[in-house]
Amino acid sequence: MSDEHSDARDRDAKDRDLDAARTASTGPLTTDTGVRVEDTDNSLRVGERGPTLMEDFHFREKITHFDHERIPERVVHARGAGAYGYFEPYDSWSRYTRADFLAEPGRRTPVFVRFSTVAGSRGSADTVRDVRGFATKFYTREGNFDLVGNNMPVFFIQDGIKFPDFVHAVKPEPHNEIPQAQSAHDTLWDFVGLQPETSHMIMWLMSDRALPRSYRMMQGFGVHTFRLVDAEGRGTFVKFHWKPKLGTHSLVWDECQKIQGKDPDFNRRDLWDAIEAGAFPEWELGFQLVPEEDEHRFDFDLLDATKIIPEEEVPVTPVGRMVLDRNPDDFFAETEQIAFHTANVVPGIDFTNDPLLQARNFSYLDTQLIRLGGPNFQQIPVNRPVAEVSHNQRDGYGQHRVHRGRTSYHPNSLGGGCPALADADVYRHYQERVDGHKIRRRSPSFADHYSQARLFYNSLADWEKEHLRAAFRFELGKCTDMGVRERAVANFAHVDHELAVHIAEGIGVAPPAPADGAADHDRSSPALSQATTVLDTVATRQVAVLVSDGVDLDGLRPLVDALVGQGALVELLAATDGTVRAADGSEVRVDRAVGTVASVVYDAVVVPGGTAPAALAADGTALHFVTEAFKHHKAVAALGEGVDLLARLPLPELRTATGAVPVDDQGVVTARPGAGPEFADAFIARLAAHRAWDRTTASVPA
Ligand code: HDD
Repeated sequence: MSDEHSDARDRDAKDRDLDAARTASTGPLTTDTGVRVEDTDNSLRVGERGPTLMEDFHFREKITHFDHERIPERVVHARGAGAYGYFEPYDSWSRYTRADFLAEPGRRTPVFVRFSTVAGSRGSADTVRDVRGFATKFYTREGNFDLVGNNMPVFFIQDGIKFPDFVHAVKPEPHNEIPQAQSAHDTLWDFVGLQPETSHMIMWLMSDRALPRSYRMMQGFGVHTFRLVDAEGRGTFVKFHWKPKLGTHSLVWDECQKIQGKDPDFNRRDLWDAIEAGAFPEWELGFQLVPEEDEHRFDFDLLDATKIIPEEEVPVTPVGRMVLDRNPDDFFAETEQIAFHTANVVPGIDFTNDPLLQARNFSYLDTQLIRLGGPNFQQIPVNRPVAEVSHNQRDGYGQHRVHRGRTSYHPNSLGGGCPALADADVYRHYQERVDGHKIRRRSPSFADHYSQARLFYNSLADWEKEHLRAAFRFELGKCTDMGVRERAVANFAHVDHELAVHIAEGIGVAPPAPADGAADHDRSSPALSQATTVLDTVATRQVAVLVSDGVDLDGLRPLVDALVGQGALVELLAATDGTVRAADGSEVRVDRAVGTVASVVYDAVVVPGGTAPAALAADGTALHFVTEAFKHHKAVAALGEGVDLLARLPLPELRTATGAVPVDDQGVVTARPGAGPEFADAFIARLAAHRAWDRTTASVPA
């Protein structure tokens, strides 16, 4: 069978599984037992004004089912969005791992990915300051492999026994259940100030990584050091990386807070819309490989999940690509019921003794039992492997299999000895010699909590540092207990004294003295900065064009054509829905009324020429739209009379720098009267750069 056919077989197998479960609401309404129903609006009662009867089985069934519609939401990562797709390796990786799905270049393995926030409830907003989950289920021919990672490469704690403490600290405070989906409150920062191992991850949490522009534009990390095992049983340490094809990009904090109101589903919608539009998100899987003999070569412990291996020390080897190309049919059945588990591994992939990973290997199975109501959750369509399943486990809540035969034990003779033990293609645990005393103690090799936090800070561009410092001030500024603020600041004096002083000055606590034992090095890892990401594509970027009667379509068209030609999405916004009449007399269909959206849900704004600006200038919403886009460092284009509109806005730097009219500067591109092709090129370059981070916006009203 050719590769193409066997790929199709794997995907078909998964689809068949799902197909068997799919139902469309067609035909007559029935009860759960298939009895046809003639009226679902009136319960059965005695006379028109009399009591309802117990014998109304349709009423009772409908209400009972409704009463049981909810399952416990995930304790963490409750809010998420998912999609199906496939993974294909670029090469055969069998020199490192016997994992079948990595053995043949180009062979496709079906996947489901669920992205999530961590702290908020299921109905919380998407654009909160938080870590994002990035969990991938590979439905391989040898069983399911779950890579349950995050969009940050380290974690808050080193030992899973601290997980409930950390989660209790970051979740809403228990007495009043406030605040929702926010880390900016006393209990989180109380914990941070007392638990220095959180320092490195907190630096990531205060960085722009916590504010992804899109799930499609964030990295993913397996975090732990795992182990690849080849056919001879030889191991190689590995860290897993996902790199987004569109680059790693972030929103700004003010924008995030506004989007929480304007479009709480911003990231979920973005993923859904991109897939529906055929702009399939794509990531590259990478390995950082460390030979076993190099285990102790680093100045940190590979088993410590609060540490990265800098890419400059061990480069990321590109391994394959993942494409998400299908939205689920039913959010609950698929995205809600998918059950990830770090211990879902396949032959060729194994664990290390990272104490955080070891704890996870207990926790995920345990949590699915309560969340999905029993031990048969792997039979739910989205969880079912494409590999054959055959074992002696029986019964339990929600059993969907009808097992045949009289034996459910091993060994047996009455069932022909089945299922039999295999000797080929089996999972063999990596054989590692381990001996020692039973102790409750952290390894001294886990003791340095600050060097890598500093490495991260040193690696950021100036604008990234500025955002991080502002985030600390915001978060600690929300804490009411001054002791909490002081301890947190004192902790970060171990990372960077200047940073700690800056935070202190913003939150009204005394600047800390330089700390004993503080990290003190100027090493950096350029790969950690988002300034080094992909900055040459406008694909799927959303551009708002503010139009009104009199708009100069001829002047606008080349820009719109160029944007659309490169995969950007352009929407025409006007004061009301419907149409506007262009300068040439034609009717132009409007995509949305400006009042139903906001600049924060777009990447850039264009103000065309024509008589439009006069009308726009009379409209505070339009003025605010452009000013806010400017405030958030977005690319702005103005054409012809549109330039006059910019001149009316409170954008002081531009005005003082250029007289009355802004020029092509700081991500603002203008052309008067008309625009040549270089105008579109200039704007596209600004948009591809994501944001004009060097733009000074402090004095621009938010
Ligand atoms: Fe976890 C969910 C990622 C540490 C216990 N975790 C969960 C999800 C992701 C992560 C992405 C959501 C999966 C989904 O979409 O359904 N967790 C991580 C990462 C960690 C980590 C990258 C550190 C490297 N987690 C961690 C520890 C524990 C847990 C140390 C417990 C000892 N995590 C859970 C859980 C969850 C979970 C309670 C909640 C819902 C679920 O598992 O299915 O078991």
